[in-house]
Amino acid sequence: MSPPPDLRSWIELLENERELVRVTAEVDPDLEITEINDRVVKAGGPALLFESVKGSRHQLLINQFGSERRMCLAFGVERLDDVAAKLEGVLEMQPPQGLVDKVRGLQKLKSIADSLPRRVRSGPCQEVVLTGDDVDLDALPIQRCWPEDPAPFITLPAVITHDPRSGVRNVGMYRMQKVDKRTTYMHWQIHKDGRADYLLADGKLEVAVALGLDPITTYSASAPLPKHIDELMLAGFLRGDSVEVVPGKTIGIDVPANAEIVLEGYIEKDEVGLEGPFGDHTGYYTAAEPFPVFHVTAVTMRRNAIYPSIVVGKPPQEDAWLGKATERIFLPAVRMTVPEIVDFDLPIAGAFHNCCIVSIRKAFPGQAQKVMHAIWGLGMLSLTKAIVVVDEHVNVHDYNEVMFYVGANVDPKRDVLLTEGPLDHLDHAPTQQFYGGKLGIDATRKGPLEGTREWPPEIEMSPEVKALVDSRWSEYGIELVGAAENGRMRQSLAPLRHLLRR
Ligand SMILES: Cc1cc2nc3c(=O)[nH]c(=O)nc-3n(C[C@H](O)[C@H](O)[C@H](O)COP(=O)(O)O)c2cc1C
Ligand SMILES: [Mn+2]
Repeated sequence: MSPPPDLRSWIELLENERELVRVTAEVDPDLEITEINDRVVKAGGPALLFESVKGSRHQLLINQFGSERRMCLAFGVERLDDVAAKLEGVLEMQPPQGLVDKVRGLQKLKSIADSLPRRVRSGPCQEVVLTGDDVDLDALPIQRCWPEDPAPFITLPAVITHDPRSGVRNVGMYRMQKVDKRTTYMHWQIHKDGRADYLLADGKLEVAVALGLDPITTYSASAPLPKHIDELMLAGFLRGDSVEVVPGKTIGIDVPANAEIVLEGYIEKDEVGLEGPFGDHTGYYTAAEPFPVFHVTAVTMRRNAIYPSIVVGKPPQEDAWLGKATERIFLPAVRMTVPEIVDFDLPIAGAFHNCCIVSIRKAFPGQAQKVMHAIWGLGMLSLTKAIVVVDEHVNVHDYNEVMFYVGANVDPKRDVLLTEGPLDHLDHAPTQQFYGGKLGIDATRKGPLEGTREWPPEIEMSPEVKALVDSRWSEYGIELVGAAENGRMRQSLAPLRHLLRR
């Protein structure tokens, strides 16, 4: 199944898959939608298309990403790991051996070349063009999410800028607090590429904001790519079809042709305003801070444009699945730099930057510590506050299993590493913003090479006896809930248990 090319076909797919409910009752974008959506997200419920939002003619889509199944539908895969496999194929390209290999290599290279955005002359995103006094953000059903938020916030934008030096495009997802009809703030946190473009700007920086894209392009805006890689290229690669762009009407930036809504505008280097507080994905309100002011010079739209939204807050929320997609999709890239890594898990309850569980193929003393330092030096993972390292056979997604090894294998005096470094912009716990403590827990097995006593063997039943009990199970007459014929837990139930635990 190929991924949906725009938001409307995505909505159609969700509807066909019984993953979307249309709400016709009038709802208030001021807090009410948050509470409705919160109940639906927590119950693992469907995407919601609010057809009648108080004060606006536009429909509002929310919870499009709120489950693993919908995330997979968005990418057209069975499991999120299948997306990673595609990326891995390209990352691990070796010099080809023989003709078949060469052809395969060329196909892979072609898939990269085909990923580049393609400029087209016109696109549905400019069916309606509003400039000057016609620009009116009040017409959009922008949500005020939580009671102490001072204003409505645009929460699911793809914000496009270009590096003033290199010209390379950047697309990121940064919330935008509405100030008035033609102005918002731009929440560019200090570690982000968008902010780097802004800091490099001399005076004025043009900005385009795309709202309501096909799900892969929306996801790509949230992906932590290195600065010199254009997120629209990742989107094209993951879609298997390049993203079409059209020139902006009032700015020199190309915008995604399939967008429901585009805000065009600019930011003046020295103009900031007090943004926030905002009920954030940390589960707390982040304090008001100065952020750049975004002036909107044009709003372009499809006819009957659909406005996309998301609410973050105490986990789990819809953004959990955007984060999980990143965890899966970026595993091959992480392994490229730290090859002993087998798998990693960023628990949803850890808001992604608070905790990372990683399993490694350990071959030498101190390797767990090596991996901790590598993670603390790797892209956005560098902001991770706590890292737990386990051996390769441990399932990092099974938190009980991880807890078992943390309890069983750790001598806190020997295996806990306390250090310090950069922390997430939004983390309120450190004494000083942006900088503070880091915790590493080495729960791998140790050995004499690491100065310990002989490590005892782990208990495992022998394969012969397991096979014997498998074959004789029916004779025993024992019925277990959720178990297969042989008394073992069914494999297919594992993901379900996993979900329930979240
Ligand atoms: C729903 C959602 C909201 C986000 N809001 C912000 C935000 O307000 N500010 C920010 O700097 N990052 C925010 N992020 C994270 C960035 O989108 C993410 O770090 C992305 O990689 C940034 O792109 P960049 O590295 O190209 O700047 C948000 C992510 C999601 C999924
Ligand atoms: Mn980027």
